[in-house]
Amino acid sequence: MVAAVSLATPARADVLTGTIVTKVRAGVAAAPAIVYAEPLAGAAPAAPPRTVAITQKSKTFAPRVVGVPVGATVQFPNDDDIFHNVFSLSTGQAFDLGLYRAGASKSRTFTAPGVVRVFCNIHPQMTALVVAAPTPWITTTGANGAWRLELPAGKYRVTALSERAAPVVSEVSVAGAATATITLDESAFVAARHSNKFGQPYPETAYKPQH
Ligand SMILES: [Cu+2]
Repeated sequence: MVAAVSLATPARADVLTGTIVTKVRAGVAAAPAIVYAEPLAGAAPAAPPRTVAITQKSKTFAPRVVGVPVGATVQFPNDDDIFHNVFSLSTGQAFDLGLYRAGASKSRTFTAPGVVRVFCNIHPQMTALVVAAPTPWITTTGANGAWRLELPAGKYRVTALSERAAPVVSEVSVAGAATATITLDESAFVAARHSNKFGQPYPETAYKPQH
């Protein structure tokens, strides 16, 4: 019998790296994806308080896609010289930060897990996605769909999703360095206009380029 572990083995970091492969329509770049891991046995430990920012700049949200542990706060600073009105109507996650000026910032704390689509009530082209998950191990994909999570060894349920692709769940065992490839399918995604904060269509003028 051969000993599998040597006492001389240095402490190792357990890390799960992976790739999101996205099925897209011809000529379309894949949307950034969010990946999070939940332990199969028991609940994930509470995440330390975390604050991240989604900036409003040039009538876009940057970053456009953010994954946070439940309990995290997202700040929404307005770095434009015009007013914006950040809101969401997502089920169980609705909020309205109201209209606020250049240089001001408001925030939202996400106290429940969910997929939150964030918009501006003035500029319909402004869209962002916040995913709050009940785990500290959550990240977004980088170039070419690559992602990385540092977590304790164990078995995990790994969930991946994007603005345009339904969630895909897979189970992964992590001991040392593990890898996972997850395939998302956004080929059925159809871009559609969304409602303003009142659940009504935006005025047609909101879609004019100079607005
Ligand atoms: Cu706006």
